[in-house]
Amino acid sequence: MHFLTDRGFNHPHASEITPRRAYDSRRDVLKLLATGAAGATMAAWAGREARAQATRPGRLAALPAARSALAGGVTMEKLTPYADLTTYNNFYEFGTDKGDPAQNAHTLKIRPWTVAVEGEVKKPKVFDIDELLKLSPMEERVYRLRCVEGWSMVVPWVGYSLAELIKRVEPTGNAKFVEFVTLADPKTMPFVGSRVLEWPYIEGLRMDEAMHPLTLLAFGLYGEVLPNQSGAPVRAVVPWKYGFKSGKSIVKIRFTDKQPATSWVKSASQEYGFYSNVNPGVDHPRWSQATERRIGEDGLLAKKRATLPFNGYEPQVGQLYAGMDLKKFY
Ligand SMILES: Nc1nc2c(c(=O)[nH]1)N[C@H]1C(S)=C(S)[C@@H](COP(=O)(O)O)O[C@H]1N2
Ligand SMILES: [Mo]
Repeated sequence: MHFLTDRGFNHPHASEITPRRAYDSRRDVLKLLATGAAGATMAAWAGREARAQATRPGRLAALPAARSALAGGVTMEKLTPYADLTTYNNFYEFGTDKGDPAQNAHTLKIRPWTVAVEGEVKKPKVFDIDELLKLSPMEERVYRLRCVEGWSMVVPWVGYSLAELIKRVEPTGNAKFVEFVTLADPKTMPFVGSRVLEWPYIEGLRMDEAMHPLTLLAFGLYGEVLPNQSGAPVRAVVPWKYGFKSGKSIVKIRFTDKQPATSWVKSASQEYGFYSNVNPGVDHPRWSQATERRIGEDGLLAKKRATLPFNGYEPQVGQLYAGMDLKKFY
């Protein structure tokens, strides 16, 4: 299915997303027919469309946002089609196959939902999700997301800088790190209890990383609220780090004086470090990190793309790591 090129989106406005998508799908099908594409390709197309339909029966609630004006906030690269980025997911609570989250995450209950913000802050508070949605104006940020497995995508997220929330709870002088705790509900998440990882899924950032304006608290994508498989109702997105740093379905944000024990470091510290900045110069012990495949776009035969230091966000974030040995702090 990834041989297909969906020349869908060039940064549509929220209001035109669905019509544009339908239009472009039809146009691509016509193009395929005109070039006499093989039946197998058509079947793959139909399969992909059916999956996208099945997991997205109607249009999700609109989440309008203004285009971000932040440096690095909007990459001009071609967007990954909605159908691809919502059917190729890592969300181990719902299974370890890429298609499992789209299949299984309909059980996730996203209301009522609260996010407890606590620890080293002067104003700890349990936020209702609907209050969080109104905390700060929504922005559309178009970020590259690079998974440690060697694939990447380009997503028009909707959210606001995590810093907006952090400022309101007033961290104390002891707050050196932020820990994200995500939902672990065995009733709605079939793989919580499996041994792949320790649950809940925990991620963390150093305070300056968390305060960096590019670090996004995301509530939506493509102008709509997040589909469950993408981490509804709220997730982090840290574009210069490997995808696993971007925890999905967050229920707690804790400020600490110690570096959090994160799930991937606990499961395999020789393979995954706390920092996990995208770095083509530091290979994973079992594979190279020098190149990547763009989901929905680069087929198996295409030449792979070069992975950029800090996923291309070095001008914005490189300074955070001045003087650090990035081979040691991987
Ligand atoms: N709670 C939770 N968050 C998670 C994961 C997970 O398994 N559970 N997987 C991570 C990984 S490895 C990646 S690459 C991204 C994928 O986000 P996406 O499915 O929206 O592309 O989510 C991250 N956040
Ligand atoms: Mo990942």
